[in-house]
Amino acid sequence: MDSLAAAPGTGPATSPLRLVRSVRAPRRFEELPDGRTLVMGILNVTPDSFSDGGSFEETGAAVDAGLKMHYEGADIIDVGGESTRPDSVRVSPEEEQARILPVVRALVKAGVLVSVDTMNASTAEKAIAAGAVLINDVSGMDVDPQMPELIARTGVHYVLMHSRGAVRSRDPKASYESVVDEVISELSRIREGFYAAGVSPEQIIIDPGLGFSKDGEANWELLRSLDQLNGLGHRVLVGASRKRFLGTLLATEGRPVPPRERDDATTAVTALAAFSNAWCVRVHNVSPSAAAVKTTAAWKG
Ligand code: PMM
Repeated sequence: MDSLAAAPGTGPATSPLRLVRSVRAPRRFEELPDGRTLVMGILNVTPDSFSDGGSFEETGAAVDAGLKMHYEGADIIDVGGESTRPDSVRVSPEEEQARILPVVRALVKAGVLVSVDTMNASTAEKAIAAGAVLINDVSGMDVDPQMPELIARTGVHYVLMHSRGAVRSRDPKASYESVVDEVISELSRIREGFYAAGVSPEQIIIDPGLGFSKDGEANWELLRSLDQLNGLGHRVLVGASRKRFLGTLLATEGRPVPPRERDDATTAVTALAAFSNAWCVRVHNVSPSAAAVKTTAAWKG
């Protein structure tokens, strides 16, 4: 870490522009450490996270938040402009792009490795042009038909997450006879479409999609089976951060604890996922997970 003095909130130099100028030179994906699990920081640029859309203040606040996670040890920052919460409504690709592209550009300029969480190939294409090196797509079986060709043509890394579609519904497709076998076979099936378009296996990162058309028991079963997911031959990403099943685990008086009270359990999942050879964890609170992946790497020697 260089230039900590300019980290957000630590001194007078907290304007986004000054921060962008003061941080290190760009790094490449290939320079990421390979001796430990990586940490991806979640940057949701949605109206509920930073005021109300597209303004300079909103962009500045989002860039500051991304840089803060970068300084706390995030290896990659995952920028998303569309919420996948069950009660959220879809935004147009134009609206999504207006939210995220200025943030992507500023973070890339600051030398941050940027991933973009999108289900739209048109947004992915613009984000890649703005410097994003990874597309994180939660659409699972509902994948945008243009996405495989785009990933093949641009050669970026691609997170293929399992979901049975309709990512916002709490729906009932969460019924499995054998969740691990079904997730693996459905991921393999979606992967075929990417191979057919010319995507190479090395570009693909798989993700079991915790909480996406899955209940708590299914999530735990998938976490217990990271070895099998690793057996698919790709890097594996785990996204458990602050999810409902952790709130339920820690419930008090029968009520799930709220998202911000799920960070300790998230850190425990990070350590265990790292121990089970996950390639990366996607988290809201970066600092404890950055410590957990380093601790696990030291433990494993
Ligand atoms: N979860 C959410 C959003 N994007 N991407 C990946 N690859 N894996 C996930 O588990 C995942 C994701 C929803 O959680 P959030 O609203 O807290 O970001």
